[in-house]
Amino acid sequence: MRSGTPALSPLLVLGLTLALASCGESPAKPPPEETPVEQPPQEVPLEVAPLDPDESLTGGATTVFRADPEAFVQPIANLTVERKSRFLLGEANFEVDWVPAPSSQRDRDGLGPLFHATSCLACHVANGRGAPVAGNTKAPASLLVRLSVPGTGPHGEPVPEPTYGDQFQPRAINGVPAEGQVQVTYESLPGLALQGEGSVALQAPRYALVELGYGPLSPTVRMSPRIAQPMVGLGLLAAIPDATLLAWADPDDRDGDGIRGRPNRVWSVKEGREVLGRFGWKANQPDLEHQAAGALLGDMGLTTSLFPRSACTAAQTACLQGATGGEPEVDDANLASLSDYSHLIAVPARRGAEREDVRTGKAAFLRAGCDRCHRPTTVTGELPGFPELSHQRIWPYTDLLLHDLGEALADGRDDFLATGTEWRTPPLWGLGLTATINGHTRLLHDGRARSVLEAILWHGGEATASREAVQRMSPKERAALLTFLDSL
Ligand code: HEC
Ligand code: HEC
Ligand SMILES: [Ca+2]
Ligand SMILES: [Ca+2]
Ligand SMILES: [Ca+2]
Repeated sequence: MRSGTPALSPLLVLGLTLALASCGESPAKPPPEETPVEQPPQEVPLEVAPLDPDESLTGGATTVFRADPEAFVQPIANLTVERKSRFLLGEANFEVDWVPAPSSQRDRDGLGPLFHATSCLACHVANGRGAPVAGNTKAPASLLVRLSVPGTGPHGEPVPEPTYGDQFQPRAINGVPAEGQVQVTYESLPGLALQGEGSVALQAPRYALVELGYGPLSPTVRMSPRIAQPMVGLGLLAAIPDATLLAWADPDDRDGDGIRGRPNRVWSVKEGREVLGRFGWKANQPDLEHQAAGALLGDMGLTTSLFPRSACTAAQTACLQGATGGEPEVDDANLASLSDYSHLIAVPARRGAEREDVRTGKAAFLRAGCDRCHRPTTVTGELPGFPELSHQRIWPYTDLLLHDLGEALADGRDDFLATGTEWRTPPLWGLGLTATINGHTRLLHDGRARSVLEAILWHGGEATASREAVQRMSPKERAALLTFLDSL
């Protein structure tokens, strides 16, 4: 059926019939001769959205049909055998533990002196999302903290905190003091009302950097705690043309729907110019190669040709004197393999898209205006070097644009053009597999939400009307919305 004739399946026909019926223009039965004396209160039937024949194919021809704990570690389905080695080499580099220099493992040394984790996989567990760890812990948690002080650097980037730099590293090699520990505590907020279902109390995180290894932080320091993001479908996001993002943007809200959306503009070291930002919670990275090089440096203390200088600040003398594992520590071939791997990880297919309750939830998603930011579908352009990712109809549920989501979610830290209240709309594909892949359901940029419903209830700013629509839904419609989101 997948590539055959687009014949209408019985389920689709049913969907269309139901959709028509819900418009109130269905061929009505003849009115009854006389009104019955007693009639139970009529429940207004919920709208059931029609099924798009393509919508289960989340990543077009790249889609894999997996829903098990390994669903996020698969190469795209249309990768030829000859090109699979690019995926496998990158996968090995993504999983390997780096060690301090000097070591007999020459191609694996150079970790630190300051670092956060010893491998990419340590944070991107099973290629899924991280979860915060409450309390003061030395465990390598997948929550990292970006740091800066007010102002912008020569290329519009945030200005690093003078002593601790642009990222807080909780670990260090022997003989070098670590920067400290991140303490997370949660405070219960007053409940938010849900029509017909009482209320939900969200938990607000409070962060403190403790056991500081290099003295006090600047009094003007800005902190942005962020959790590791899922690794699926990223090559397809890279392949969405700039023109598509620009067409979705509405910075001055010309159409008056209360939704703005604008692209971040960030510095490409490789191209030596400003380009659109796409990756990271604030669209603060231009592409997957920069993202990998940034992670190698900031998270593991590994230099590359893109970022050849170590992440130590002038105040961190022991760090500056630490041994290096080559110049650069990760060569261009290995950096390219990590970028290739990040492009070639498949996104799994939808589950149960044709079900009536799921399509009821889809109608609710559209009615609440979630699709104004979480754009359901688009077509990729031509991505040089990746014919498999080019010209695919995909279902990422994102516009990759920055939106103001309100003060409650704000980190108060600018990141290129992104202000302290703005975040990039995260893709929702793969959302329903979170528990299967990672054994938790923590969501949002710092993992504060404990469930999908909590994530929705944190929406403010431009998304206030959407959140209120969900609060006003009947319990049945709200349940359908969550069932739809679980099918993504
Ligand atoms: C310390 C934990 C940690 C490690 C180690 C780590 N990451 Fe990440 N990763 C994150 C966080 C946190 C983000 C979000 C960053 C941001 O918003 O600035 C992220 C974001 C990403 C993204 C962007 C995803 C998206 O949807 O935009 C990619 C790609 C990525 N990481 C790849 C890698 C690679 C490749 C490595 C190893 C070289 C790596 N990461 C190592 C925590 C980590
Ligand atoms: C104005 C744009 C906008 C609208 C409208 C909107 N969202 Fe979001 N959504 C975002 C942004 C931006 C984030 C990331 C916020 C953060 O991490 O702090 C987000 C995060 C989420 C997340 C968590 C994703 C993750 O990876 O952690 C879910 C789930 C979600 N939205 C669902 C919805 C639903 C359902 C609706 C409709 C009721 C909706 N959103 C409406 C912009 C929007
Ligand atoms: Ca190093
Ligand atoms: Ca640092
Ligand atoms: Ca608008």
